[in-house]
Amino acid sequence: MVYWNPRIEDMPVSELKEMQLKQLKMLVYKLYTFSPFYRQKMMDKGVTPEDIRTLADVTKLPFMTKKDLRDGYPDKLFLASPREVVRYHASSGTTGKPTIVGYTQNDIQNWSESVARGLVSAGISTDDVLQVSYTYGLFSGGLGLHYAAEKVGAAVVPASTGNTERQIDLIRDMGVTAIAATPSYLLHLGEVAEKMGVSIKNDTKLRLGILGAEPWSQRMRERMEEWLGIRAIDIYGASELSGPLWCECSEQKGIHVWSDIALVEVIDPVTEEPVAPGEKGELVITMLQKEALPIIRYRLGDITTLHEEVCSCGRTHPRIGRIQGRVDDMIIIRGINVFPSQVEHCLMTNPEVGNEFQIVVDRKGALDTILVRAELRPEAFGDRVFELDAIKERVTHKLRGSLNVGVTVELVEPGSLPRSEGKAKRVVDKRVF
Ligand code: DLL
Repeated sequence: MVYWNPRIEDMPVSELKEMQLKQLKMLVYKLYTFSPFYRQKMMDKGVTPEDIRTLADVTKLPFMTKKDLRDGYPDKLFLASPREVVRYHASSGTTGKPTIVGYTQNDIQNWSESVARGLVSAGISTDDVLQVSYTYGLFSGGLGLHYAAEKVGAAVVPASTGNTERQIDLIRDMGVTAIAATPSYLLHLGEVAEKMGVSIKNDTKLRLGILGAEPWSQRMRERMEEWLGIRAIDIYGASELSGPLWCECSEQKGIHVWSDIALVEVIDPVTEEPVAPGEKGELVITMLQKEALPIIRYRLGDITTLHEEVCSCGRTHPRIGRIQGRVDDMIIIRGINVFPSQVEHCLMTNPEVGNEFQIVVDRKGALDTILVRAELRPEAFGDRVFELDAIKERVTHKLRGSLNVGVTVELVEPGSLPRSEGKAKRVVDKRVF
């Protein structure tokens, strides 16, 4: 097994926890002493640095949400002085102002260290050519992967997003072996390649995808692996935490969250209590080393599971399962929670259905309606009308069974739904609240 940082990656769990506790105590002391924002939050909750005696005491600390960062726009929560800040990124603000994240030199180092460990665990080495097809710029994906891949010594093709035909030429001509992109962009790239007469599987050396920044399902992974001839690795992160940070190892059994970098909790979003290991809940992260923008108990709104057993790759750090949706992306249809990932998973079990879909939520009178538009595969599209009706009926039946809610299905022509270069927008909610 190849490790990037063997001293840390297979450290005994007890030693890791000891190290975490020291880091947590130092962090809380530092923030209580120097950060007016955190000091106030801790005082509101009646907690002082002396209250942190064990790792479980992290639950005594106050939560932090995106709202805190928005209210602190642009840099009220920064602890480093402007002279110490060496870079800024901003999160894709869907509502109102974006949130700005600052980095010191150490922050950049720790960030690329974290991703470098992940890339090596996924099988990237100096022999690889990695095309970074995440956007470069204020979005953290492009530069996050770029710095880490260079650290590992892979050759980077900084393609960013857009100009898909040129991206395909680059993959073929530069002998690209791995690509980092959103899963939806890789799907788009695969389709464009086919139109150009290029088979990613047969005509290129691509063998690994480092895919994340948006939800995707296990079924989608299986399809991409089969269709494109790659191993598809899940990578997770958020700009507030730094950017892309953690990914699966080649065992593909969950995303390794490095204990020296973060303390991970999974809580019940309603009771705010920790859920049992392996149970679904909301991800909460404390960043143990971040300097410019410290993060304590940040509620990401992402739904996942926590697994603390040592991975079969030998790494001792905890893992989180595939992100199963967002607390706030959850669509509530007549009181029933529906996650886009659930719809995707169900659609992908139908061989006639293509890879693109859209969920349109509307309201007729007092009743919420949900329409799922799914593209057919080109082979299925040519079928006779009665065959299409039968497919539609089957898909509708499966979706209703899986979501427990009435769904209308519309099967649409291949290539007719909007494609994305960044994060896919699968849900169109037309309801007025
Ligand atoms: O998306 C950072 C990133 C870049 C991650 C490249 C992975 C690869 P934000 O734009 O701040 O940062 O969005 C963060 O995206 O809270 C999740 O809801 C979602 N997300 C990120 N990775 C995954 C994933 C980047 N692997 C938000 N699966 C997070 C599902 C993901 N959702």
